Amino acid sequence: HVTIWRKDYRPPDWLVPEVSLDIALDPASTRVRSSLKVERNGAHDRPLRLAGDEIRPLTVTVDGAEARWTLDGDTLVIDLGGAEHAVVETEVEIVPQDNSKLMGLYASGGILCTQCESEGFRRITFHPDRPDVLSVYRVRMSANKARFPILLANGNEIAKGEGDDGTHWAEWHDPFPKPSYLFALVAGDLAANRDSFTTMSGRKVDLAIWVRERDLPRTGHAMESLKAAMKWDEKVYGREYDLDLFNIVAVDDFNFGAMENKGLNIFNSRYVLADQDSATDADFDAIAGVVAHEYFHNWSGDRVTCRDWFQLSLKEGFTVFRDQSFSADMGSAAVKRIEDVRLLRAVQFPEDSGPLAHPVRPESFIEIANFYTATIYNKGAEVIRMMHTLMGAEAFRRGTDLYFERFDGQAVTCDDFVDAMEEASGVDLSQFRLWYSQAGTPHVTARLEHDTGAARATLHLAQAVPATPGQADKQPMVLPLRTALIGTDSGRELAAERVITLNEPSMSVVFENVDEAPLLSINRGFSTPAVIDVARKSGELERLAQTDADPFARFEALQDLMYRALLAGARGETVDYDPVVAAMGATLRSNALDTAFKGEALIIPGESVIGDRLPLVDPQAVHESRDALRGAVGASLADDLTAVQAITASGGDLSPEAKGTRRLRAVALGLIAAADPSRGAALAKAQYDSADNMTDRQAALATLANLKGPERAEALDDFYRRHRGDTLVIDKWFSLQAMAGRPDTLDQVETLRRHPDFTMKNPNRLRALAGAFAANPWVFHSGEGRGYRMLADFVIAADAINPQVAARLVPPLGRWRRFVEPYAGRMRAELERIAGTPGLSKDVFEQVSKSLA
Ligand code: BAL
Ligand code: ZN
Repeated sequence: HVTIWRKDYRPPDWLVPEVSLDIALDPASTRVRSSLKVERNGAHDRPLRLAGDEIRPLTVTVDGAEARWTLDGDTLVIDLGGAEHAVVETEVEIVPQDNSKLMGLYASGGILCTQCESEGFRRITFHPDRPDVLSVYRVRMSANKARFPILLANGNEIAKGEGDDGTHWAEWHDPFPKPSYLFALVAGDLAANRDSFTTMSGRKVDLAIWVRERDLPRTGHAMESLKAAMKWDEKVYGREYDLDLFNIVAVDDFNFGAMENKGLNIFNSRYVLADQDSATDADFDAIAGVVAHEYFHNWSGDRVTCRDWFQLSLKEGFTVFRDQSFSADMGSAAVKRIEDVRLLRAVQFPEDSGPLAHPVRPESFIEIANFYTATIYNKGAEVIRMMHTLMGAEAFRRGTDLYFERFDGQAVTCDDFVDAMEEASGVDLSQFRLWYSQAGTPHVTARLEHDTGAARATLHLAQAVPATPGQADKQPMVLPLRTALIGTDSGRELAAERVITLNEPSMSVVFENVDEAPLLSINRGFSTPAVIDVARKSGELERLAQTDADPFARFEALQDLMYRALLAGARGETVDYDPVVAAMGATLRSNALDTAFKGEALIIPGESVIGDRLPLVDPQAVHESRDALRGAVGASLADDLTAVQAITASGGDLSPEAKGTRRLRAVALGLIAAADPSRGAALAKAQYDSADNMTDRQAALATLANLKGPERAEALDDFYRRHRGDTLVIDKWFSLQAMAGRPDTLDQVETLRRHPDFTMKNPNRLRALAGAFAANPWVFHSGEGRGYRMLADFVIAADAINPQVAARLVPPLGRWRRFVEPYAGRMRAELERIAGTPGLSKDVFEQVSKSLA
């Protein structure tokens, strides 16, 4: 398998200003005739090389005459002699119904659809298939009219008609030059939820969300989210939609969450379909976020795209930052920030400290599909957020305006983006660029000294960036730390919040007129994606948890109190639960804090993130420590928890307050059950039976799924019967059982794997079972290596069907170095077993070989 290097980038030898496709669609045999107008790019004598993947040319012509061509592996090499330009036509046959990789053109539940990012277009036709080759597309599709009454592609429909033998055809034209990864088509028996949006310049855009007829009632939230996103992007970024039509199509089988194809977004149905009875609050929020994300890509991705795949974060990091800001503006900003940081710590931090660590702009890859990672997306978004923090909102907007104006219609780099931000803001970002090239989560130590006599406080800061694969030595980074000082006794602000930029290995900052013992409130809002280790006196965290005016910092103080107890327990020390219980109780009873915040702040960290803070992990010890804390909190705060568990919010109410009420109920129910399982079971069963929404019902079922007793089976059976055939909800049924903290969960996963509703062909279903139990640490690490063996079996079996999705299951095993023996050796053995499997895809090969290196 070949490694591709960023340093080897070379502009394309041939450009393709126009692509014309004629596609006779049929699930069993689709003919693709392609006509490419190609132009030599610069002075060279190299032939035209067109990428292919699992396709063979039936015919190849150049300017209408038979061409001289060869195949170099899957690449079609055509000798164009001395011609400066030519029309190159090819014809291939593909079989969408056999395409289980879900890349290129494939069938999903009777719908034909495409997924081309990153390199799927070459599975449809021969083409350079690289993001810096931009073309205007004209697409003619024909298909059986009864089976595929709706035919969609990018841009606008310009003609349609009837063909022979019950076929019909449509021709689409997209006036915006685009890279091949943004090509899309859909054919199917679909119904539309139609609406419209009038842009800021007064243009009417037709909107449609295409689904199976029976799913139409579940499309309202996605449509409202789309219109809100269109309006928000005009207001916040000055970006207006550019076509007269915007289509979204939902399909059940999809590798990603969704895809931003120009004018024709294709979505995993889980990010479109929702109603009160089938979707949780988290699902509703995810739909709004993903709909917005894909829509925002129209500018940050489509109009301005990536020069090469090493620049992926150019569009993904920026677009995640945009969708995070949108969601913050639409709901509770504090809760949104906490959720985003929780995700970053749960997924990106471990990635950044493990064998798959890579910079936000990677230097090399074997398979680009492996780089749709939390580092590219979520750390990439944090990098953009830091620029926003360093330059302020206005300068940031000047920078993005300049970026969009300067690079519209081009394929550019992360450096181009930073150049524009730097130029528009006047802020020097030369050292800041290390965020793109250095992997690893920076570690900051902070110590505050107070000289009472001089009324002066001195903050001592130091940073270190740990070594990561291929990067032994690191340079100091630019770390913007939003910081304030608070009076320990009075709770007043002793030093107003300011951004302290730590850009040296160490530095000290002096605060004058600090006439009271100060508390350090640092990295407010998580302004830097780093691990911050603060030397604290006893009692400081308790005070911060009650007084910090920054909701994120307050959340952090509460979390740090929990971690203190959790880590002591995991190390086998005697634990004093009183400070945590007192702080959680005060939070629960506070009249000053809103319900949405309380619901987030009272979540006890999961076993995996607790392990991340230990030098080496003993999963059993972590599990017992967490259980003990949950039990102690549940017992000590039983009355307060019972009180909030009894408060309900109407299922149709999606306000932050109502969502917070439901979140708090769920957290309370879990803690009550941890202390008193039989009381927990009774309350959970009652909550399950009376629920008027999926959030409450799922939370009750999750609690029951952990417990013994007849209520468990009763509720799980009821849930299955109630939602049978409802794919997205049955995914929940699978994952709730796989997430259960029970000694027999591995047995249940084995049983569920043989369930008639289980299939590895559907990525959501595979993740709902295999992804879920591997994210359930105590279970995954149980059974003397049985959990590892089961995951490896899933990886090997899935790899033969869909390598991209299989490769994403590897990281839990790849963390083997973080565990004590005998866990580590057993995990490694399963990685070796995967590595030794004949015919491994390059996707899985890359993940496994890097994990073993
Ligand atoms: N571009 C792949 C899916 C997404 O990030 O929107
Ligand atoms: Zn994206």
